[in-house]
Amino acid sequence: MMSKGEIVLGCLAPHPPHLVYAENPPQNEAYSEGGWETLRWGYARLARKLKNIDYDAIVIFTPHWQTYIGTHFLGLPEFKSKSVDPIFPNLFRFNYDLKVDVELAEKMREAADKAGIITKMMTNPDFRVDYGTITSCHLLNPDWDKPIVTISSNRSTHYYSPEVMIEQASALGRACAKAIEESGKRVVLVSSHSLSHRHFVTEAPLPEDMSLEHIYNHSQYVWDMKIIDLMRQGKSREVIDIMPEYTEQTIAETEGGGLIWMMAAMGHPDYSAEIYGYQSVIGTGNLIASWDPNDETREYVL
Ligand code: 2X7
Ligand code: FE2
Repeated sequence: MMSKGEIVLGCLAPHPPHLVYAENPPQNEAYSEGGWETLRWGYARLARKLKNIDYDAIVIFTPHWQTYIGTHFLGLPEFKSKSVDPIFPNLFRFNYDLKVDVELAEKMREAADKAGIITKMMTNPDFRVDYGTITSCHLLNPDWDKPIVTISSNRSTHYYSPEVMIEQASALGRACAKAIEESGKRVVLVSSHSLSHRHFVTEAPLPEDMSLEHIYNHSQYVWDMKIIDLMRQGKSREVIDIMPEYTEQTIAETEGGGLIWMMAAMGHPDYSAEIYGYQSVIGTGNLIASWDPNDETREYVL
């Protein structure tokens, strides 16, 4: 009999396109002089940990693929195009060619459907994959040598309420976990988003001028530190409990449901999150963290 599949790591992976811009990978057309090293070096450290983990696929939830009717899954084996950030086309014009684990995507869709969630496979070959998926995946695995599955963010916070979103994203997380178990695969989950999300509305003449980068205001910083402290203490249920108020006060990107989905899929971990870095990007708060279910490999990073 096939052995049970499992979630081998969960990552909170913010996706400001600035981070890819700052790296100057050959896939991106823009050129930079660097910037945001605290986040980029944190990502590099987490990418090294991932290289030492045996896994089959990355499943990523992104708030920049917004669907109003149900939850959608990438459903073709390959997507190839240029992703241009709609707000920062000066920073991000990325030529991607990515592989999808369609079998796993279909299994997750079926399990979600059985749980009463409206679902759809994305099978349009011209569909352009969002920059959230590309930025988080590139920084976690610059070699792009693992297939991915992107899950869209259903807009239930706006259509209904934060409470309904929490219910739905949690049900989706539980369904994905079940599908992963049945698949026999070893999977890395990624919740792609920033924390606090108030941002400056004008850009510095040189975007990577770090003398101008700072958190939007002190209140955002205090809220972000509160969330990070709870994560360090392994209090993932408390993080979810304060999420509606946190999201409202900081217009956080947690609004899309990624973290809630991931925490539910991982059974609401009661162990410490690994912290890899926190830094502002155009005023927003960004944390890189991971949850390692394996007691033997879990680390105290920062
Ligand atoms: O999507 C983003 C983000 N989440 C944070 C900062 C800047 C740009 O884009
Ligand atoms: Fe974003």
